[in-house]
Amino acid sequence: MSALIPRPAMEVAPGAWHVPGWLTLAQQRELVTACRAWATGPVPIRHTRLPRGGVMSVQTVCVGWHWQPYRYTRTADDVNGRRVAEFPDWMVRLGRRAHLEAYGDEHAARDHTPDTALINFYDGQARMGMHQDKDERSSAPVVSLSIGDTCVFRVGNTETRSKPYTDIELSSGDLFVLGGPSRFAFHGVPKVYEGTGDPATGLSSGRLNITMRVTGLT
Ligand SMILES: O=C(O)CCC(=O)C(=O)O
Repeated sequence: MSALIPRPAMEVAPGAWHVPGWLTLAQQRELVTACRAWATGPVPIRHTRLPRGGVMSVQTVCVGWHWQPYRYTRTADDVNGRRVAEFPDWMVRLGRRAHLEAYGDEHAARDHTPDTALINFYDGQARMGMHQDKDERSSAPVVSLSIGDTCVFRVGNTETRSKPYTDIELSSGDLFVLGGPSRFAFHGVPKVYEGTGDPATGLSSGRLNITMRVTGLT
C-alpha cells in the first residue's frame, strides 16, 4: 500500500490557493453520500436555466440558499418551489478548516461562516464558462472541493473573461480557495477528463464540485 504524501499548497494567483489531495478518501466518500441525498430532494438536482433561455451543461443542487443566475433565495422558485436543505454545521466547520489551510489565519478562519453550497455535477461533456461569483453580498473567500474526474480549472483576472489566465488541474480530493484580490476573478472549467476518477470515492463516473460560500444575506 502506498502512503499518501502531502503536497504543498500553491498560490495560483494572489489570494487563490490550490491544496492538492486535501480530502481523504473517506471524507470524499462522506461528501458523495451527502451530495447524493441532496440531489434527490427537497429540491432535485437540475440543469440551471439561464436568463437568455439556455441551460447550463452542469447539473446543480444547492443547500442553505438556492442559487439561480443573479440571485439567492431560500426556496427553489425555478425548480419546485420548495425550501432547500439546511446548510449543516459540519459544512461550516469544513469551510473553516479549508479557510485556515489556505490562509493560515486562525482568527479569520473562526469568523468564516459559509451559509450556502452549490453542488455541481459534471458528466464528461459538461463545462463551465468563464464567470465571476458575484451574486453574494459578501467578499468572503469561496471554498471549492473537487471529487471524481480531474478537470482543467481556469483562473483568470478580475477584468475580462480572456487572458491573462492560468490553467491548473483539479483532481479528486483537491481544495481550491478563491479569495483576497482574486475573489472576483473570472474562472471556469473548460475540460473534464472523463474516466479519471476513482470509483472508491463512491462516484462511479463524472466530477462533483462543491463550492461553499458566504451569501451575506439573512
Ligand atoms: O467546478 C468548479 O471547479 C468550479 C465551479 C464554479 O466555478 C462555480 O460553481 O461557480
